[in-house]
Amino acid sequence: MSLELYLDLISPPCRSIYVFAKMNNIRFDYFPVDLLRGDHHSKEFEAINMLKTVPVLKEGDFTLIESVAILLYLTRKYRTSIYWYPPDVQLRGLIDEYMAWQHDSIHLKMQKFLWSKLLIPLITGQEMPKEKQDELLGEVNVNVQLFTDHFLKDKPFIAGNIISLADLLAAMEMMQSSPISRCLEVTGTSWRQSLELETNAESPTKVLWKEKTHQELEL
Ligand SMILES: N[C@@H](CCC(=O)N[C@@H](CS)C(=O)NCC(=O)O)C(=O)O
Repeated sequence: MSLELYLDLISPPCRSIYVFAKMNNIRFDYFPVDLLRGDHHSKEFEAINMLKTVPVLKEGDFTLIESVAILLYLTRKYRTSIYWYPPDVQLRGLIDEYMAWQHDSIHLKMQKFLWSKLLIPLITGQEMPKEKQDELLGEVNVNVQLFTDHFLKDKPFIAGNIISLADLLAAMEMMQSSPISRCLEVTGTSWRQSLELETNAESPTKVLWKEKTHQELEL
């Protein structure tokens, strides 16, 4: 039974799954879902996921949504390297803590900022008011600072000395990703010029974490 992944690499949760599967030599059939084109609203895709969101994993009749559930499923099913989700309950606790927190506090805030700064202007041809953009960027900054102060503290990675699923998810959210820039350059807008997410909370701890994580992920 083949493993099918429905992804749009513009989406950080999708990128986490894509990178994880590639790094762990998990074989899968890749089904691109172009969110900007509205593929997720098609009848065919709705039949796969009535929530009309990516990522989606399918294996025969079995379907799974939600990036964290998918990543955990892959670690269990494919016996990936132990450090991604180690058996030690306290390390697991730290990884779970970040994975539970990031949905609302990092992913959603980043997504709102991205929409206001880039996607709404692309779709409507009109800039969002600067105050609104600043407000949303402020929310991103507060949470990236919390990421540094609470989740990293003085550790190299979220769960301690070794990279884990939590760092993978965080890195995919906080990077200026080449899949995104490629995608948006096609539409005539450069991600790097338009967004300055990397400027947030550039504390020595976060800078060090970012460098180490990017190294581990071979980015
Ligand atoms: N909590 C979900 C988030 C899924 C999600 O919001 N996916 C976005 C892309 S990042 C999506 O499919 N958006 C399409 C829409 O809402 O119309 C996860 O971690 O997988």
